[in-house]
Amino acid sequence: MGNNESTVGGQTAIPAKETYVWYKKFMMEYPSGLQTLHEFKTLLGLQGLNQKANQHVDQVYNTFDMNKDGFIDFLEFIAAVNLVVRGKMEQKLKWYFKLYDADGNGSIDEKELLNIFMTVQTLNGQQTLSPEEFTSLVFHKIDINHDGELTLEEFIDGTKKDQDLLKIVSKSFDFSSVLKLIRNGKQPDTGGGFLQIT
Ligand SMILES: [Ca+2]
Ligand SMILES: [Ca+2]
Ligand SMILES: [Ca+2]
Repeated sequence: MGNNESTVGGQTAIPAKETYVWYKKFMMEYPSGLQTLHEFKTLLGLQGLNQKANQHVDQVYNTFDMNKDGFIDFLEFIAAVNLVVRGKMEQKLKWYFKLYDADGNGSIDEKELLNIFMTVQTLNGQQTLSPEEFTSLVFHKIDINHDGELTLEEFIDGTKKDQDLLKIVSKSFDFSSVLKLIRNGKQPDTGGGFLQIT
């Protein structure tokens, strides 16, 4: 374990040497130092999506664009990579919470969750439960005080306790495939290598 790791946004950061490798990659790909939404979609091979899926990807982009200037700069990029590579489950769940809370009011309501599950179905194909069924199941399970809103606490506690739910949540934006795409350039690696950082 490294002993001189710095901290970015409360997470353990990637060591400087690795950061430099990412920096070179990033600057080679985006000489202006900024990645646009269009480039983000190109990187992930996500063109020609339907409207729902597109909105979902836009929102993913927005959660990474922390200063909300419409671009992802290197610091934001490395924070995203950091979350993918080193983020603990709880940090990832916090990120998912931010992603699901579409109106940013600090809680997830049924409509927001339903939207996410509908998108997941679009992206990943038919699931055993319909998005509606799944949404009510989730609220039944983890909306502890039954007020129709999931707080950050309810969301994190509930998801951590339920492996099935955790799986679905992780599927709604698959970090591992994102990382592979970033690492390998534009050809998705279908092989096994998972989170291998040199
Ligand atoms: Ca930005
Ligand atoms: Ca909300
Ligand atoms: Ca609640």
